Amino acid sequence: MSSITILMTLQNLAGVLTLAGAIIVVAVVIFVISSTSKEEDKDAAKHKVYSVRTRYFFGLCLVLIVGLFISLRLLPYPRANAVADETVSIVGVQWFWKMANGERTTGPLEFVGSNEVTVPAKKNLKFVVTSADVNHSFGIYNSKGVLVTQTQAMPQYNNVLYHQFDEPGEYYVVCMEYCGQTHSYMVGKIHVQ
Ligand SMILES: [Cu+2]
Repeated sequence: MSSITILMTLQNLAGVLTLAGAIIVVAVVIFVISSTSKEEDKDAAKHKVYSVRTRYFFGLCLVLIVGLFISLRLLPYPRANAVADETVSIVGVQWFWKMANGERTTGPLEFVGSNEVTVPAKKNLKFVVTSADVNHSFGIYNSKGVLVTQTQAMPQYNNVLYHQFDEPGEYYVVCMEYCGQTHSYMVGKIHVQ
């Protein structure tokens, strides 16, 4: 199972759990309202609601903490001390991408790169991402339109993004932060071989 499939499954699971949680809350409220007789004074009813709410809160905290520790391992990011097999330099410009294999040796303005780049599959790639003008967002989508990974492209700052493509194919680099008039045409291509 690829990391994308796991993420999609987790998203679906999170959706179902959220819905189930909402239904439980509604059910508890209905139960408390219906089980409170008219004779019972308001303070008793309030106390009952608060005690249910407190138990629900700590129960939810427990579920979230356990879920956090279990799901952290599934995050699609390599470890922080990952050794890169290859470096890819990325510069966002209004309104295209300058991309090239290897470490960038010039400033973002002088940097020569293409809107397309070819990288190997199953290698740990280190993307060094910056901008020549305004803030952009470097998002990589697979051919099915699923977001694979993302980082900001910021002027005067290098963001480092590690990513390994498990599947060869065509990937699209899309700017995910509105950066001006023809922002939506700011699309590049990554050929993964
Ligand atoms: Cu943009």
